[in-house]
Amino acid sequence: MFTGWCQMLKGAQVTMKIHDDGVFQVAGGLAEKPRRRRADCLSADGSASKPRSGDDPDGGQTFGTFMKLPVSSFPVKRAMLAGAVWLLSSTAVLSSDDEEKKTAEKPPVTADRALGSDLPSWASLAGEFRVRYEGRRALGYRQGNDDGYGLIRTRLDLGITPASWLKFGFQGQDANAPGIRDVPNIGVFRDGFDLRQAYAQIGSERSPVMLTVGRQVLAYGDQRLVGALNWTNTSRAFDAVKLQFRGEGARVDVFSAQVVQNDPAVRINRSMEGNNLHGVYGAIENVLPGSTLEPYLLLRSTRSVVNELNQRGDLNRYTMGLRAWAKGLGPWDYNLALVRQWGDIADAVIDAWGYYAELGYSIDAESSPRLYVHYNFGSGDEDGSDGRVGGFDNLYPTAHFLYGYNDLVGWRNLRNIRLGAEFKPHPKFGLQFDFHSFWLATGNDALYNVSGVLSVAPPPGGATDLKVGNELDAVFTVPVSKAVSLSGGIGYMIPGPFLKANTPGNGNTFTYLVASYKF
Ligand SMILES: [Ca+2]
Repeated sequence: MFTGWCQMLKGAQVTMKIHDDGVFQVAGGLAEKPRRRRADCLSADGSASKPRSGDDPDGGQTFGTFMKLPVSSFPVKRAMLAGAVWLLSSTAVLSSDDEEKKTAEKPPVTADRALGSDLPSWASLAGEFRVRYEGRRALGYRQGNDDGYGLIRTRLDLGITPASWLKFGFQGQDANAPGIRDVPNIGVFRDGFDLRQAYAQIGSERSPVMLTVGRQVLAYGDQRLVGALNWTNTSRAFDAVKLQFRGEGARVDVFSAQVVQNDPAVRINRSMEGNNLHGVYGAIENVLPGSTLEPYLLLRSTRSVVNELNQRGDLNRYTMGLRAWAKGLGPWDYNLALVRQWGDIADAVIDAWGYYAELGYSIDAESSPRLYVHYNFGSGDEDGSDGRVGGFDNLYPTAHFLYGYNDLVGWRNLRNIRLGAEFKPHPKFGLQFDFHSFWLATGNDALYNVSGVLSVAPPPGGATDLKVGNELDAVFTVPVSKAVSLSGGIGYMIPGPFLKANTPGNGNTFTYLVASYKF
């Protein structure tokens, strides 16, 4: 058995054990009202660049008993864990069999000692265990083509802060997908214990300049174009250099990044050389009353891509956008953006654009109901052989929550109306209902899924009826405690004329149930 413990801030302690039979136990206790210092960029929910206001993750809460995780189904590499614990603890924590005895002799720090001067205030540890079941019926709109699988993910976040202006952040992640078929994009679902983040940060969240170098999460705006994709089991990280400037009511980030390829066959995931995303992303408050304006310019460049003229060459796609949003304008909230794309792929010219507009209205009533309407547009390619690339590319988004929970539709060659309502019948029970209607922007281009991958090609000569279908979604959330949350939902795509004409035409159902535990 391998045992480690670590002391978190202000009286919290965590004990970890890996038994020989593979059972992984985590136990935590808090001496008194704690304030966990979880770094923004280590935030397990992926909302890296926008810490929620008033978020005090564990205020006054005790998480007490052991939690058992069946490690046998997702092989946590004990050496990695040992390394994490070692870094956490200023005293000895052990990883080898020889050292195991010493660990056993050394009791976990007591509550009294934890309040003492020996507490390692320069370190923080957090983590998340998430398990989800997903069921899919009529994949490819074909009756009987069903699938059901689990998604299990464990994260350990480690922060080291040697000085107020210097921080090192690490995040280990193990993602498994028991029961899933061997699909081409398996790296979305499964990846053994790997390093999701490892970065150094010079400067603090309050300083006018902050530099972050290394493997990290990038999340900008509402994550329509750059996000952490936390919904998927393996999610997304970048190898990046990011420079942030802050002033009164304004912020600018300048970054250069390569997306990390989640690959279960690779011990430590790599980012692809020459596959770059560079960007300047600004945020200015109160130019419009109560609103934030976000102008940005992004450049995606990839080497050696084949274009629609069958030429091989470099891709350079510029994306310029302007987003405006506000919450709490009386009962109203809004969020809209206009996005233009240009550039080239060898001799073909990129000429694409997109926009979205969201409007919400909150009703001052017992169950806090909010009604909203969204409209999304992403251009398609009118002619697949004219050397003008018209399809909009939504780059690296967190798109799952936007274009239907079934993930069958993405922000490309799309017109989409969404009508929704959310409310809380009980403080610990939230409900959300959505209706989506989807059309192609042009019948000469395909339907693309949430990942931007071609899903249903148009017929020769183009589709005459652009209506793809309608989707109904229902989702519930139960925030059991600050640490534990449950949610689930069901989505049903009702095929419209385009799907009926170009697929087997059966309705597609997606169901899921997820529980997460943050520690
Ligand atoms: Ca074209």
